Amino acid sequence: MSDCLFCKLLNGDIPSDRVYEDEHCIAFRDIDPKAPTHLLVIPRKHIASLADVSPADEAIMGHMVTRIPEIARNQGLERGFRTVVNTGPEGGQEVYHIHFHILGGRQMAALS
Ligand code: D5M
Repeated sequence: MSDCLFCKLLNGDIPSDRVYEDEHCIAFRDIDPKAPTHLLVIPRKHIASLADVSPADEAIMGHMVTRIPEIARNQGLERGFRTVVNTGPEGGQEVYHIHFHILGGRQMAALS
């Protein structure tokens, strides 16, 4: 998608601080970190949001989820981390290319 921020980032049109990449996904540092470590994991395939995931995306979604522990461990988050997927306007989603936030390096509050 030519007008998608994260597609541009994937293409290298926008710089990113990448910490992981493979044939299906990349992980990079969030530009506006909400924790000492704040990463985003995105698929190379453009999927707008979790609400747009279809059965055809089962493999790619499974792939990303199963890479998250390794990505987090490599960033020193052995004590734990929070994983968030914001979905749609009321979910607080700002960038419409699906992404997992990985937040760590401080104690997270319980969800209220
Ligand atoms: O989260 C979108 C996230 O994307 C938000 O935490 C900022 C981050 N962001 C936006 N632009 C960039 C670039 N260029 N590099 C790194 N991170 C970026 P959402 O869940 O959609 O609200």
